Amino acid sequence: MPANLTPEYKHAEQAYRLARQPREQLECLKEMLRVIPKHKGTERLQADIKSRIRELSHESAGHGKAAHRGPSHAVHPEGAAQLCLIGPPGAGKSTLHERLTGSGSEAGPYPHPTRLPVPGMLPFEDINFQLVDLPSVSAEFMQPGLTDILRMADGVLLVVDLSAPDCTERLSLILQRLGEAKIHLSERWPGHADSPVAPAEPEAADPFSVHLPTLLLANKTDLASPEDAAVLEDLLGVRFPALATSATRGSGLAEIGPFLFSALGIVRVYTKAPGKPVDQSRPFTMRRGDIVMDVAQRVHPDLARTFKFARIWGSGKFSGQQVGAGHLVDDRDVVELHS
Ligand SMILES: Nc1nc2c(ncn2[C@@H]2O[C@H](COP(=O)(O)OP(=O)(O)OP(=O)(O)O)[C@@H](O)[C@H]2O)c(=O)[nH]1
Ligand SMILES: [Mg+2]
Repeated sequence: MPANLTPEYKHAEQAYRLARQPREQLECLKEMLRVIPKHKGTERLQADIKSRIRELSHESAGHGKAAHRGPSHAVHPEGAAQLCLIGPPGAGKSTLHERLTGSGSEAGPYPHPTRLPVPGMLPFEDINFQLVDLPSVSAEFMQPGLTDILRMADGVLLVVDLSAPDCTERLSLILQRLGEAKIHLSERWPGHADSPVAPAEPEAADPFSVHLPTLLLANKTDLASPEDAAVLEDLLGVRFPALATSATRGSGLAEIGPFLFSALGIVRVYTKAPGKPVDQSRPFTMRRGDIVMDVAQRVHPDLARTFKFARIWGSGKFSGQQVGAGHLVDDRDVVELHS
């Protein structure tokens, strides 16, 4: 990463990192290219920016490379977070997806390779996580559009077939392939206190590399022994948080929702209008570290602009306590916004 980047460039890059929509990303990339200091030290970065601009312009125009690249990055995010299922062929991704979401994702007693991303919802208490079933990654092939989908995700469920003799090789191959596309599967989850969100790796400085919190699902434990999961991780040299599952028998599946809830640092906030009862039907799913102003922003940008104070039931010192915009929200808080 070139050292002498200007504050102006860094500002543009930060805007790109925060952009979620392809069109917005494209604007940010153009701005990055406009303001980047043009010298030898930034040539690689300039080339990366240009190629990302090319990819995104082709996709938004709906033609060229993207048209026959397979699925584009369009899996509309829903629910508290979007998690992608990836793994080698036949590991059990679709069977898991079907069991967890009732999606009807192509799964059956015979191998039935998934070709297109399939979204589905995993319910947990009064919220849902979106799980996206994806085509497999193998030595022979990885769908080019896959990385676009992963870039937009909040995390990954990495599914392996524990009973496959070559499961370690298959797994390290996937990590390598994704790494080439600057997608780094990470063992750090934002909600786990001992795992700092800001990655310490050098790639962190690269605006095109993403770090995705990853949960390893060591599947087909009915055919293997759960201890194989530990062996697997030792061989890999990576210590992802892991759960032993059997998609066909259903074991281990009930632990996935609770894991995601805590590992993503989800905080549910219920809102109420002044003088009205609490809306218990649908909480706003915030993240640990979010404040009252973030809630206002989520409810409506106008509300955030005209915000005066809030009353809070739950994490406040007493029920209905008046708090300011900077008050940290906690799980199950009830917030009444005044503007
Ligand atoms: N015994 C056993 N079989 C499983 C388990 N999970 C999946 N299978 C079987 O493994 C085969 C492949 O399962 P899929 O769910 O299609 O695997 P996939 O990862 O989606 O495969 P691709 O889409 O080709 O990548 C099917 O025959 C499933 O019935 C499991 O936990 N135990
Ligand atoms: Mg499948």
